[in-house]
Amino acid sequence: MNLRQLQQKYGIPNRVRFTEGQGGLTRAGLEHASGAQAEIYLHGAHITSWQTAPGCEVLFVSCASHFQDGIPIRGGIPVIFPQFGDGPLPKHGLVRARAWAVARTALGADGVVSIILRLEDDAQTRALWPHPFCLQLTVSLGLVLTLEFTVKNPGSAPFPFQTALHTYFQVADIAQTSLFGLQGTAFEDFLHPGPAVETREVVTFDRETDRIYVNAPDRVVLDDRGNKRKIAIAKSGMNAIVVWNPWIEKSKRLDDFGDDEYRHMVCVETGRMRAPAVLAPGAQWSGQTTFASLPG
Ligand code: TA6
Repeated sequence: MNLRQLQQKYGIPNRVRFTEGQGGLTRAGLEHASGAQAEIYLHGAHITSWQTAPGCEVLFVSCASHFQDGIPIRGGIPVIFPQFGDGPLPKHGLVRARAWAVARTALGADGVVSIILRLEDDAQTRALWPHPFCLQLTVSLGLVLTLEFTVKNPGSAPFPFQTALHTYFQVADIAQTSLFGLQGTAFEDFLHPGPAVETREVVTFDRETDRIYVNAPDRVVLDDRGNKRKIAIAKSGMNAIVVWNPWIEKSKRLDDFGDDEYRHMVCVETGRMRAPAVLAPGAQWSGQTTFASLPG
């Protein structure tokens, strides 16, 4: 569907608008009556911007990011499915660089603006992962940003999956950034294998950090002191939180990430992983994450 057809079918005056984004990729712009805005590329159903008010950007997107078919955007909120991290499939799965379709847009009576993006299996995905699937990402913009990710199994066999909303937050200064709410939670550290438990009430960042907190609390708070704001992250139906900052050396190894950009971002990801979920034939799984920006 081209821009004109998308606008005709799914556009909502002053609320939902389809435009050509970077790399000529199609994006949807959402605008809430409060002035909050969000931007979602159909490429990967990839949210690249959430502004709580004009100019108050919450998400990080690398200045060096690619914007082209087949390559994930670096930053924003990549959708990870059916594999988290490395494994038999491409890293972080099959869907974050595919063309998703618009299924629905709506302006609720409460003023919340929403869009539903959908992706189904095809010959390319089945060649890598022999299961039919139907994915749906619902993005709802109000005074908060709410994401609901749904996985359906239309096939006749169960399948295992892991999934994450791999959110990159923009911060003023990583040295003035901290994360509350993980104390006492077990985690897997990709940099120092072996089981461990978070002992710190306040997680801070002074080195490469790459951890999966499994059975994590449903609410954590990112304190972006340099921007005088706190981001409350609330999840449901998801068991894990991943915390990542590439720091100096890994930043240099990423071709789509500036060497110094680690100073101004941190990933706090929500998802269902580690003990993979197994979805029975005909069954559906849903997980939600809500972000609220609070004065800090
Ligand atoms: O979520 C953390 C992580 O698994 C890190 O290990 C790092 O590789 C990051 O994802 C980014 O992965 P990507 O494939 O997008 O470069």
